[in-house]
Amino acid sequence: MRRIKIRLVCLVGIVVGALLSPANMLIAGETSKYPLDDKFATEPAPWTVKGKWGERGNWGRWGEEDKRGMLNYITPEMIVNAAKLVKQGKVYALGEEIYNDVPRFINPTRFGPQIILDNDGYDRVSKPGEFDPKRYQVGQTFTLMQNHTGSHLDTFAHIYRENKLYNNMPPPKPVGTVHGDAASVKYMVGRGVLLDVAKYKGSDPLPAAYWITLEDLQNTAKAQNVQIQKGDILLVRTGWRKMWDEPGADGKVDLLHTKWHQPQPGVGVDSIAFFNDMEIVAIGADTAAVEWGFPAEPGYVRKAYGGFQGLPLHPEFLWNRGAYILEILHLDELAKDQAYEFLFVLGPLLERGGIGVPINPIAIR
Ligand code: UVW
Repeated sequence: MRRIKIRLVCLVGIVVGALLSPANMLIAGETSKYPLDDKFATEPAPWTVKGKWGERGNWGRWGEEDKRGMLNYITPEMIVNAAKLVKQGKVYALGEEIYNDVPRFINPTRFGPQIILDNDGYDRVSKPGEFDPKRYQVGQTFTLMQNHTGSHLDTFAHIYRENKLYNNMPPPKPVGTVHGDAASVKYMVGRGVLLDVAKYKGSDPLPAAYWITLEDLQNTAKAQNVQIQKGDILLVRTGWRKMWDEPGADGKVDLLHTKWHQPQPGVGVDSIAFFNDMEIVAIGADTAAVEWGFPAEPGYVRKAYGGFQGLPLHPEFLWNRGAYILEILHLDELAKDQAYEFLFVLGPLLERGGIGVPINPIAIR
């Protein structure tokens, strides 16, 4: 009887223990799935630590009225030096073409852009709806799209905390937003560096949910014989773009783009301090979120920064440092030509109140 009781107690203990422990908690001797995530579990989130210029990272660094953040770091001299990288006059468009099935994180709000032919042909001579082809014919369209579809730039109003944007700017409002919007960006010109991590790791694309480490980034730079410099615009290639066109399990066109929507490879939090030290102005990638952990991996609970369940690079770049994030870039042509450093030029649409903005950055070398 006593033995049965002891067994029962043990059994209850095991069941309760299993219920209480998170599904991914480590059992002694087991190796962690993402050791760097564990390593940062007890670290404070960088945006909660006092910055050099005040309570927050770069807040106040370029004055109380500043709306452009790290873009102020790029001096005319740096642009002249970046322009010296132009040797061949070869130009690369890093934006995806905008069309209804453009790569995007498909959810109810991020619908495919609609480019709609305007009904008015502007022929004022014929009857309404009829046009005389011998005169002249006019085509016009209007576009309906969510700003975070296809290649886009995340502007500061995309991520904010405590009801404030970067540099203590007021949060966006339905009408009249003039802070952290696309119009405030004006332009982004500087030295661009491509880090083709997929090539360096010999896996093109990188595996789903792959944590790109700081070591990966630095080793890729070394293998490419380029130096990451202060004030760079860093572009990370994972090779994930091709997943968009992968057919479904039945071999047919997959309109949901299921494979692309798997947890994507991305940059992990172990690189954040480096980006900070190197004054990285913007980071971009050929993925939906640039960073590791998007979309969330089913059954895995994030650990870094006390289990912060959002995307940590986003508040750190957009809110704390006033740096930028460029997503869903087209980096394959650059990679094919092994074009690893170039003049980077971006003139975003100057949309007042536009949070995020579709872009077509240009790389010239
Ligand atoms: C994602 O993180 C999916 O993209 P964005 O930053 O544009 O919201």
